[in-house]
Amino acid sequence: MRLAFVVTVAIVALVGGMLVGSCDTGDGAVDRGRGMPGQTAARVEPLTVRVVETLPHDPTAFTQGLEMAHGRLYESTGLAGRSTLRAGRPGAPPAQRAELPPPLFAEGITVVGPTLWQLTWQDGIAIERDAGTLAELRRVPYEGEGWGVCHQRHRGRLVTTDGTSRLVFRDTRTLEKRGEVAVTAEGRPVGRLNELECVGDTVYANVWPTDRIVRIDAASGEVTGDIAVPSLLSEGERRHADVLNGIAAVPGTEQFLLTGKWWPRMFRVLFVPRDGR
Ligand SMILES: [Ca+2]
Repeated sequence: MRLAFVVTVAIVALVGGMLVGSCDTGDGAVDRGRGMPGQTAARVEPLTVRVVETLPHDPTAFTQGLEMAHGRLYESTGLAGRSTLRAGRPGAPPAQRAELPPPLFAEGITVVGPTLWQLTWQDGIAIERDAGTLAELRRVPYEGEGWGVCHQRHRGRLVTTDGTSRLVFRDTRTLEKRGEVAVTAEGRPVGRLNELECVGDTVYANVWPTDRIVRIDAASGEVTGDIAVPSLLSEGERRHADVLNGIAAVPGTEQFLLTGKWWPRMFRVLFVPRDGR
């Protein structure tokens, strides 16, 4: 009995350590999120969404990236052999579409002036495209996994995720790493950061595979808002859909477009306090 108890405690401790460790697979050069002694973690504002409009969305689109620019909605879809880049009016069938040949598995996208970056998951490349025609311009090496990406114009850099709790900053032309920050909520690492959206110095990230979006101060890595997205799909729709995975700020407004992998609908929403005030 005593041996069984000791073994049980050891297993619980090991699994607990693995779970905590899995939140951050950084290389040790980053702040691990516990903060300096005496440092106070930022308060996290509890938020939810208010739906302003419901739009149709292609239920065959395995959404990996969503962004509005040049008056159009750009969407990247994944899976090997089914990956695409689309562009068009929100809620309408895409006016333009580019296919990625297998085995490429597309991930996040972001527009940088007249061009656009499309990441791949584990293919070791990122694709630069003409944002007008969607034509491929070049491929650059990309170390590690590609998940989400957004463009901080005023900082002249890209922000990327790789499934850990890090935001990695990159050069907008070469995609070389320029720095990184560990993302924490009240001092604890927030892992599995996925699709991104840059709004000024704020970065919104959805946490795979949940219906949770975190609002991050990109300078400090601190989460300042925790957006619990309620079930936006009906029970029947959810049976055929995968997770939420698309965030696009609507320029000139405080609204966002949200959708997900194989979601039949897209939602124009506002992020509002969870207590209704
Ligand atoms: Ca986005």
